[in-house]
Amino acid sequence: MKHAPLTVRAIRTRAASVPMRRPLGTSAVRMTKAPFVLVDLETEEGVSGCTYAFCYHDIAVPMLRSVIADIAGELTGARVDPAALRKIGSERYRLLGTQGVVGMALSAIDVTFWDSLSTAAGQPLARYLGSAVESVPAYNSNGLSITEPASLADEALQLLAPGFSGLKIRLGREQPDRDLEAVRRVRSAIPSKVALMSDFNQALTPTEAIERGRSLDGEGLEWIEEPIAYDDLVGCARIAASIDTPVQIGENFTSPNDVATAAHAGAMDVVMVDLMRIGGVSGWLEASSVAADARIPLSSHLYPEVSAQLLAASPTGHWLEYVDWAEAILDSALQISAGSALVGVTPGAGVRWNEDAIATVFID
Ligand code: SMN
Ligand code: MG
Repeated sequence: MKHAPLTVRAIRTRAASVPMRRPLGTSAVRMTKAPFVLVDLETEEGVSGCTYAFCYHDIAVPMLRSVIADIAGELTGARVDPAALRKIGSERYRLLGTQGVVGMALSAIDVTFWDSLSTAAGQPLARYLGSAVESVPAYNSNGLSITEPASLADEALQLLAPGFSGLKIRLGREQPDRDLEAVRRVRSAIPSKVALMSDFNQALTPTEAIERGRSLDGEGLEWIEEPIAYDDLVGCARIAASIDTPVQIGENFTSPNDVATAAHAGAMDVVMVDLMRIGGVSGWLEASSVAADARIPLSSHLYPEVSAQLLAASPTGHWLEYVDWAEAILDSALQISAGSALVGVTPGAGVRWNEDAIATVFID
């Protein structure tokens, strides 16, 4: 792909902590605020690029900023070239490794690069990548936490109201019956055509997952996500072979190679990737061609604004995970209509700041 000639002038970061409208209670952690690093690329030519990275833990915010500052020094004056960035990153951190926070830093910079390049070309990212797809099916992942099952039916209806065609419920209560009750309360409250995803966040052992998965078969779940440790591919393959409900993994994959290895192991029926773990736009594109070769439907994890653009450009694009965590600091929200997210039509990768709003959640 021939990119516009842009030159890195500076890459800056800011920290922001954005209250979540609905706290998120998973089997692993309960969150009430989203710790973000906001990343801005400035070029000599005047075109800019930006993205945000969700840090899970406050401690990861200074870590991520420090890795981005380290590599930004090396990139100043360089061409905005995602392929060159990957080479520089993998050489610079060869001994340290490019997983975890280092991988997030490289992913975030990669997204700012693609944002500036598509902006310079005057095209939304999906179109820049050759896609004409206008909308992608979207599920609302903002709630249905691990909480009292009786409260979930009302919440499910509220979450569907903006026009989503799916929802995700968090599972992994100690008592399997309570999970079953939660699923039944939601499933019976929502129309049968609405997809209901479920997510265990790695809470189970393979044996538990087979038992609990079988008891959930027939409850109308679209998928069971991360039932066990994400990297136990042998265990995931056993589960996928033992239950009827599709097994979904991938949000913790840190390279497109992980998608290939998991596909080869038969570890999942459907796969999802996380923009900031898989290697940004460049990593996503590779992962998406691996998923397409394996004929596995590919969904997104978080980052709905950019992921909508990328799902539109993915041959086996499946579901967009919608969370509203960054919405408060963006100048426009992703539009949801008739069950799908509309792929943004303004130039760039999909994120533009609302600076006034950032001022209210800015930390450093
Ligand atoms: C999730 C994402 C982000 C924070 C906590 C939990 C979850 C998901 O695994 O897939 O939405
Ligand atoms: Mg998940």
